[in-house]
Amino acid sequence: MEFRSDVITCSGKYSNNQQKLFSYGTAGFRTKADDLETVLFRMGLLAALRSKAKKAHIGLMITASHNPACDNGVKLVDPYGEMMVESWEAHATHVANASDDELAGVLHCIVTEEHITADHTAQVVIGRDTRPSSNTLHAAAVSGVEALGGKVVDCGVVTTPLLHYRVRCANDPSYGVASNEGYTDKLVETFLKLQSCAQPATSCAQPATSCYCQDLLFDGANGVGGLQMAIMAPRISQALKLTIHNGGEGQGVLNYRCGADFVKVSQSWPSGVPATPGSRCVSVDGDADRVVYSYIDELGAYHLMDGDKIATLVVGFLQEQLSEAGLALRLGLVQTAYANGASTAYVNDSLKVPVGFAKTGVKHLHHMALSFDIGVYFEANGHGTVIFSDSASAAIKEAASTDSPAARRLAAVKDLINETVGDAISDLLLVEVILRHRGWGMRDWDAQYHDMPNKLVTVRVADRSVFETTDAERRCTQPAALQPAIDDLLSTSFLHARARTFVRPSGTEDLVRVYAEAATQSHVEELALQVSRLVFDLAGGVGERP
Ligand code: G16
Repeated sequence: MEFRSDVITCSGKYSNNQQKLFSYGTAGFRTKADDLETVLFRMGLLAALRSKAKKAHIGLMITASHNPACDNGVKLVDPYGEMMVESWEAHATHVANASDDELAGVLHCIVTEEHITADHTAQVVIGRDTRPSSNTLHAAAVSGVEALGGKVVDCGVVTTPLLHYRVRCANDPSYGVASNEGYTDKLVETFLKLQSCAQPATSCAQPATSCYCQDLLFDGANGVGGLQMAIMAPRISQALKLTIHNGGEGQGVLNYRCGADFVKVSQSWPSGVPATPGSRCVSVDGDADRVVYSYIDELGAYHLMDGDKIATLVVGFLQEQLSEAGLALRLGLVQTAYANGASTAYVNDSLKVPVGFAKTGVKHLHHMALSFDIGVYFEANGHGTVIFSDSASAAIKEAASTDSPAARRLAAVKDLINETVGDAISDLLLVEVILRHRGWGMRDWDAQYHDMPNKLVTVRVADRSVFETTDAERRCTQPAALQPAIDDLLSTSFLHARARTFVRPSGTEDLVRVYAEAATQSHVEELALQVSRLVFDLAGGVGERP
């Protein structure tokens, strides 16, 4: 395959004159937006090659999700809406880091290695979030696709999961209508159908805590999730009364003291949302692929309902519906090291559902979830979904054609779920369906199990690439001195504290994350501090020592 001269011409415009090395991390390339124009041009090229290789539509999403507003990023999406296969991540890193002179050669190598021929016109589905930098980066990505003679399907400003949905539908029309309206219609219609068959929502004195209540505060992180919800909320208001805050209309700073990441990490109510006892709130992140709930009880105490709480709610519901429908399908849950130990114990011991552990990043969880007939995967930070195998889908469809209400409910729930990737909006609608089906208030949901106290902190180091981990990131193998020091700490100062801790480098931010869990909050605080100091001292900490 010969490259068009446009590649050479455009690569001058998007010249790689940086010293910086880029690497395709947990969710693609993510860094300061100002450094990314050349990377976006090159990811446009790579997406076009991937499309030619697969002879299918490929997705390209411009977002840095939960990161601060000054960052941006890009991730590529494979034909069925899943994250791009890992074997192409190395290609992405080579293309992003090639000098201008090397670029054509690197592209030629990919074409040869992947047996790409010129006979398919590349089709790349592009979406972007609300960041100011996303427009310029969008133009660069479009130039990259067009430089290889590819066509762009422009979705505009959309949530990340909507982009994944669009890619899936473009390649598999049976999944839904390949338009932004198609996505909205599918979720709205399925949600209304499910809620119209459910128990009527009752009203009571402390609605959000004691019984199911249709009122829900929505925290949009000042991002694109608020824009999408503004389209959907009026259409579902007969079943769910959403009040949108931090709605992304330009009045607040993206992800700043609000949104799913802030709420999960700080374990506190988002700013910009009225904090009234008895109220409940759902927070999504900057590109609406993560979701967590919070509520304030009658005494004014704050409670977080994170991804683990959502996962356990969903697993319990699916298990019950499968049993009622008489369907013997293998249901399983996939979590990461961040999962609260109490949630894992609840699913294993009380629900008797198997739990697997994967590395952070939905691509890893998704892959492991494929081993079940119905795989639920959720990160504690609220990123997750449910995937159904072909045989499970067929069994549910067949059962739903009988008069089994549970099977029909399962079939509708499957339609409500965005199986391509974690989707905050689809997930929150699913949570509402389950809570209403059970007639549960937030306290009922919360009472399923009690979280172990936990804390997530970050440490800045000179070079986070020196960190290596194993055992689904639960143990750190490099720097070599670190894990023995952590083990020593656990076996001395925290021997009777049911303590657990681990260290891993972030794949989306330039820092190292430390997770600590223990029997009491004071143990957790102390453990997080001690481990942070070990990281700082043994792994080249920079800035102020914790
Ligand atoms: C991304 C990934 C998530 C991951 C999160 C944090 O989320 O999609 O799977 O948990 O980053 O990753 P890390 O700890 O490596 O920085 P998002 O919502 O930012 O796209």
